[in-house]
Amino acid sequence: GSQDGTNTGVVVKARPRTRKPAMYKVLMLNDDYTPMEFVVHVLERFFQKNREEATRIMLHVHRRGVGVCGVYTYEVAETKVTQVMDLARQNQHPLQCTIEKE
Ligand code: NFA
Repeated sequence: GSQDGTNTGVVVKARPRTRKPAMYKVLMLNDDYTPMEFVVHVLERFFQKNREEATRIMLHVHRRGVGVCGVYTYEVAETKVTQVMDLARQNQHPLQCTIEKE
C-alpha cells in the first residue's frame, strides 16, 4: 500500500464488468397443416434467413417436430413470436412458436 513502500506509481484503469444479457431461443413447432412455403417465408421475413437456410430449418422442424429459428434477447424474441403468430393467424395457419431460455 501507499504507507509500506509498495506503491509503484503505476496507474491501473478501473474496468467495470458489464453483464451479458440472458439469451432466448425462438422455437418453431411442427403441425400437419401449415404449408411448407409459408414456413420458409416466415423464416426469411422475420429471422433474416436466406432461402437455403430457411428451407433447412423448415425441413428440420417438419421431420423432428421442433427447431430453433434464432437466439435473441428477451424483448426481441418475444416480438418475433408475436409477429410470426399474428401472420400465421391472419392466414389461418396453426403455426406455433415459443421462447426458451438458453
Ligand atoms: N408439416 C407441415 C406440412 O407438412 C410443414 C411444417 C413445417 C409446418 C414446419 C410447421 C413447421 N405442410
